[in-house]
Amino acid sequence: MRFPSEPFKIKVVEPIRRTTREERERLLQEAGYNLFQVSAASVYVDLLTDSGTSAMSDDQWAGMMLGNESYAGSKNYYHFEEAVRSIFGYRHVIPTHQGRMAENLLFSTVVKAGMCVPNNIHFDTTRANIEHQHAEALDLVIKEAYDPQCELPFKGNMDLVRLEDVINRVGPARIPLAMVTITNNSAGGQPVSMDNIRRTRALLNRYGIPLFFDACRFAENCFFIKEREPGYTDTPMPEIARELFGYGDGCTMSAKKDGLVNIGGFLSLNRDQWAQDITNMLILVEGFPTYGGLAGRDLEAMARGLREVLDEDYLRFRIGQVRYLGELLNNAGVPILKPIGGHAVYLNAKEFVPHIRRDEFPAQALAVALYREYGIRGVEIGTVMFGKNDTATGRTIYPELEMVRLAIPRRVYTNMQITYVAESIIDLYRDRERIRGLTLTYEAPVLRHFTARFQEAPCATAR
Ligand code: P61
Repeated sequence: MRFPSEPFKIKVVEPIRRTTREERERLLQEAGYNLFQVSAASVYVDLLTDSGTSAMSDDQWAGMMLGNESYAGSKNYYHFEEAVRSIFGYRHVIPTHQGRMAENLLFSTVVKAGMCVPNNIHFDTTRANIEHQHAEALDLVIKEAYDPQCELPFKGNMDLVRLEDVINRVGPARIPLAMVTITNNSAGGQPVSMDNIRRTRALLNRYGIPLFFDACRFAENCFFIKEREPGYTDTPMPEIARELFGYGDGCTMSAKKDGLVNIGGFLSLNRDQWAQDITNMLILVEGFPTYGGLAGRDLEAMARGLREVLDEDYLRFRIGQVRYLGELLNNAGVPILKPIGGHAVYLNAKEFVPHIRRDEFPAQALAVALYREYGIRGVEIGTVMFGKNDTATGRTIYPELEMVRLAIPRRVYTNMQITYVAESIIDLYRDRERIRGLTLTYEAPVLRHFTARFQEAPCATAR
């Protein structure tokens, strides 16, 4: 079956409300055309993120009732530790309230000013946390990742030639660790192959550089390996995960994605000294090591979610639902990034709204139009999120890709709602010339996309 139906039935529902176009127009003005500033109650289908938006299973909810809220040594921590060790295989398991705290603890402990951390592509929080240490975050993904049309099975792969060049240029002493993000969120939720990971490990071994995974969407990456990489068709998911993590020294994790929980994360690693230093910092900023900023019930839900996410029926449906949306759009000629990724479909704004100049934020303008016309919220992954002001020249440095990401929350929307999304976007594409560009009126110094404000350009500007 090309698009498997839902391997679950719905036990609890949350009503969602349709708003009028006039209402949304007003809300957009109040929000400064920033969809992060629009209240969720005024969104019909919310595809802003797949992070923390999953529906938990009955087993996870049952686990929440078994939360033991002792300050030290809660049984839920031990369940969680056992789940993480059995899947990821690293010795130390350090809970955090979400992914960026795991990043912050790791980088503030091991990255010093002037160092550099390579990755296939750093997600924005990863980059921001490295740069916060006055170190350099380098993106070394294969160049095909930046071509939205290029269809490769593992478009998230690290470019090993560039990685070796960087090591030789910078020197291994200035590279405290390298990272691989699975799947590669910033370039389309594209997977990394086992072969590429194996080779990355071998290369880093030659220079004594540790390898960490940004493991947010590890199960989706492992499913792509099973589907696409020779030799893994009959390998059970947990075995694929064990092999993959076996090539690393540790990982950071936002369990808000493939942990199937609404809050939670962790850092897991083998190095004893790093673990000790990180634990000391954890106590300072997050909490005691057996809860790390979470309640016991959250740890229990996370322990159960991490095991559930490796269920093949679930993953087949999950990847299939994202693919279903992507194929409906692609078949109607809507420009999307290819191949269709694991957690989201990415609209290629450069082609969708070619009449909007890059300094008028085409992807942001497209995301605004999608909300205004249909009440659907996606997120800009383009110049607003990744553009930089070059302080020397005063010019904007534009990222390669200009996209609107439609991230699908896990187990939340039915295929009928996904069909509504596809039909709306196809309608919008027919009417695309009416979409107007935006000008920036406020920006914060870091992670500006959360709070930036815009005005609409008076009319569509010709290129
Ligand atoms: C997302 F607009 N991702 O994709 P935390 N690594 C990776 C992520 O995808 C990720 C984190 C680390 C989000 C949420 C989000 O500016 C934004 O648990 C590959 O969110 O701290 C998060 O994990 C960080 C959206 C985060 C954003 C930051 O939607």
